[in-house]
Amino acid sequence: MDIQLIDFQQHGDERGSLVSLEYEKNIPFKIKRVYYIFNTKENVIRGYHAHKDLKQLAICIKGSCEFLLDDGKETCSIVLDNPNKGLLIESFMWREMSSFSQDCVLLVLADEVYNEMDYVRDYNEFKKMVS
Ligand code: T46
Repeated sequence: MDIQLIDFQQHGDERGSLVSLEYEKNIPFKIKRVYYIFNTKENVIRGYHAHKDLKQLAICIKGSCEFLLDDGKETCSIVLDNPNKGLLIESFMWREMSSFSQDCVLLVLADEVYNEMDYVRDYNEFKKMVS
């Protein structure tokens, strides 16, 4: 499975660092929603779902966490630990997030507003939908 990582240019000087996220420059969709996950407890696993339409980009802007992606045929794990890299998550991709560091802040950009109807939360249903 191809993991789609986007590299962001870091603008740095003696004052610190800055990364800009901009539609069509380094974000391949119009951003309609932003959320962030933080204060995660040790050993929790989040996610356990896929989306029917939603496209997202996940950036670990502080600390680290692990993504398990599953397209129904293959699985792939990736550690996000760099604020200069974004993980593109297309629709019909099962995801589980784990190994959150205590300081982890996971920022997610989405191309749609929140819609519970877009979630596939049953793994067997997901497997049926992608086969
Ligand atoms: C995803 C992964 C990476 C909202 O009210 N609005 C929102 O925009 C979101 C994302 C969540 N919520 C509510 C729904 C739940 O009551 O926040 C609560 C926690 O959401 P959830 O259990 O879906 O969180 P995760 O970490 O399992 O999944 C989230 C996103 O929901 C999902 O789209 O791809 O992060």
